[in-house]
Amino acid sequence: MPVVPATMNAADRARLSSLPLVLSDEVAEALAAGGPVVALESTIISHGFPYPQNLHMAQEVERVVRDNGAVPATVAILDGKLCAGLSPDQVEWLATNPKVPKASVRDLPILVGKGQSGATTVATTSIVAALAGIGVFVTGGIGGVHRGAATTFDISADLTVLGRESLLVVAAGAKSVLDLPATLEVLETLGVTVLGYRTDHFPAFYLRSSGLPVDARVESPAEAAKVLLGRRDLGLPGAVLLTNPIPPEEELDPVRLEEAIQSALRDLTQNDVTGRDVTPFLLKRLHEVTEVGSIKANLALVNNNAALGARTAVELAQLTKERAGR
Ligand code: PSU
Ligand code: MN
Repeated sequence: MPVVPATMNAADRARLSSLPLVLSDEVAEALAAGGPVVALESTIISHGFPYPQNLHMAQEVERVVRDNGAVPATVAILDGKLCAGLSPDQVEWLATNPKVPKASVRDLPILVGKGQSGATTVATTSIVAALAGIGVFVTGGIGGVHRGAATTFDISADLTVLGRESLLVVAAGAKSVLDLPATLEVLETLGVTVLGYRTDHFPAFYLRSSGLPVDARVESPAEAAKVLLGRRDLGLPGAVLLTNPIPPEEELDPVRLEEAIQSALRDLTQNDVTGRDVTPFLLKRLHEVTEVGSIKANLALVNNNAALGARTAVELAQLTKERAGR
């Protein structure tokens, strides 16, 4: 394989190397022009929401990214290709095909080697986004340390990858089905910078605050973009996690939510669910137990993150151009 300069744009890099990266025309053009692009994950489509809300969510989130001035790049592995920027038909296929596997890091080589398809998690979306040269990635919530990890060792590969890939990830924190203090400890160990957007506290997905502190608060998308640039200037690999609390009017009732979580965790144990199935199982049970409330809240927070992510990508593109012009 020839040596490919890191400064070369992603489309040229993919052509020169054997990297099976496929960018949509729109995404390739935006990246080549240094324009704002936002990566979006696909496990949230295939395993995070029921049909048809998953399709609606996937379409809406792309629209919100566009409305806020950036180009959406939904990521998936299709026939062994790392795709960033999907057609409406490809998005619909992900939303309606229940057999699409969830693709974490260990699965990527299998899918690429065998020419198969998979829905990307936060971990694998981050890898593809970084390969493509996309600086901002929007999701709902990140994976983390599961409750009981001291014995199960169930810690999401999302955390490992956030410690490695250079990009800014926008999320409403992580669900309190996880062990949030332990999740923040692992993020610290991996050197991930955790910012709060207009908050001092790490959000807990359906709740605006977990009560746990973030590393720093930022008041604007430009401030967040500058932290990512600062991280890169320092030569530090790894991500900046920009946490964005759910809009106040969409927040769930904390007491009823904790009851739902306890019930979901009991079902998890009773059904002997382990490994890759744990997170999708818990999400599905939470949606069932809280009925429409949590799906509505989930949609609202994803769109809220998409707007912030797009505005941050616009600032990042602008700052990068200003620096290049100096
Ligand atoms: N948390 C959510 N919604 C999701 C996920 C997590 O609130 O859809 C998905 C994301 O794709 C995340 C993955 O990357 O689950 C983490 O799975 P695991 O815990 O198996 O690493
Ligand atoms: Mn796991």
